[in-house]
Amino acid sequence: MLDFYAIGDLLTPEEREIGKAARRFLEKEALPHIRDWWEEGVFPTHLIPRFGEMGFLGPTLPPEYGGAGVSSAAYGLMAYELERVDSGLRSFVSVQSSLVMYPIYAFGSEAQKREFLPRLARGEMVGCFGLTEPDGGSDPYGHMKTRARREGDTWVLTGTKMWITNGNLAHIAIVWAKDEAGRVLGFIVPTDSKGFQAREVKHKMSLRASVTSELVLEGVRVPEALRLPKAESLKAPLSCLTQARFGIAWGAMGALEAVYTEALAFAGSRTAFGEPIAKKQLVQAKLAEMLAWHTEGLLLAWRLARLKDEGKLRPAQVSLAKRQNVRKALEAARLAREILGGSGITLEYHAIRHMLNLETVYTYEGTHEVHTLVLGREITGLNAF
Ligand code: TGC
Ligand code: FAD
Repeated sequence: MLDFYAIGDLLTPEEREIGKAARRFLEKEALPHIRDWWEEGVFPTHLIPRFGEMGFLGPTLPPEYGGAGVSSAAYGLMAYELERVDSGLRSFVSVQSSLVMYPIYAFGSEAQKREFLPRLARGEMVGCFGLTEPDGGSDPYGHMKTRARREGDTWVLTGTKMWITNGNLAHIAIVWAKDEAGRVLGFIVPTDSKGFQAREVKHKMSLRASVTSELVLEGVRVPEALRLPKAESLKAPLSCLTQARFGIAWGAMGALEAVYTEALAFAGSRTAFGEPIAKKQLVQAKLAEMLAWHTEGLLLAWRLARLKDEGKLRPAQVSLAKRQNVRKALEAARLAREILGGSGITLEYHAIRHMLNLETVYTYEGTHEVHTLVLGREITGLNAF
């Protein structure tokens, strides 16, 4: 791992080994193929059980539910290594771990945990998370039209969810819906339920090695036994987002490492005006910025992980890291693309793929602006949404 400030010394030997094992696996199984998957617009489904074997799915959950009980930094390092290859791979793992397994673990019944978590951890079952709707994602409560109506021991769900990662791959969808009293409730919806449909979003120019879908629910009947009993307000889905945003803060630094190392290697071998472009001050300035952003971002991510494990993490701290690290990774990808010159516009190099992916990462899990306003509210106590 690129590590200018020896942050690796702040990790445990187990955490370091988990990061190295993830890199070895992904360099062999994913990196050589990612360009083709991205260009073809396919997610490598054959890797899903392998991700399970590698412990990428729900790794911080206790072993009794199929997790490995590893630290938050260990999970962060997995996200880092996945996104060093492609944001789409990290997205798959973020959704399965933080947006599907976490809500079942945190808000589910004991029977739900035992039924779903081990299979999700092994990658035998895939999940997705439906919060965003077609009218808008930044204000999930205000725009939530999906309704849950109770009929005895059954709930009837009607509505549409938009931009749902893994939607067409999923066996279950965590669907958030308002009941008649305006409470936000969460449901585990089997995707083979009558009235449930997933339609894949095509023509994406970002996150192409990831499946994104629209979910349509037309009177889908879900038993009370599949409602998450401990989720009763918007706070439940928002707390899942805090978990996923934590992984993104780490993952973005993986993408930054990828574009920095690529630009550095190119600058060393490419010549202009009789010498390597690495000898040019303007190129060095770009490389210096990229290294500084990576170093700052890794420190933020590491500290966040320790706060999380100490139970001291506040959502606004996660907002700061998601906002800062993704913006800097995106800016670095644009600088790397510049250093590569014309070669930077092709998929022969990784920079433009990361750059385009990071446009999505900048927007999902709370847009850059949403996190700015979360911080503004934290600083001033005034709500500017
Ligand atoms: P607000 O009044 O602020 O909050 C309602 C209740 O929730 C609590 N809360 C949180 N709890 C845990 N984590 C967080 N991040 C939390 N943010 C708020 C809050 O304390 C309150 O609790 P209580 O006890 O007082 O009721 O709610 P609001 O309606 O004003 O909305 C605030 C806002 C705009 C920040 C929020 O709605 C928001 O985060 N909007 C962005 C939505 C978003 O990020 N959507 C992402 C969808 S999933 C996705 O993109 C997956 S991408 C795939 C991948 O990850 O790879
Ligand atoms: P909008 O909320 O309509 O916002 C449009 C613009 O207005 C943005 O620039 C926003 O920052 C700005 N804006 C909004 N409010 C304010 C304000 N108060 N002040 C200033 N500016 C403001 N969602 C899921 O639920 N599950 C998923 O698995 C999932 N996966 C995704 C995968 C991809 C590839 C993408 C692109 C999105 C995914 N999303 C998912 C949805 C994502 O979370 C939303 O796109 C995001 O929350 C923003 O919502 P929106 O696109 O509707 O934009």
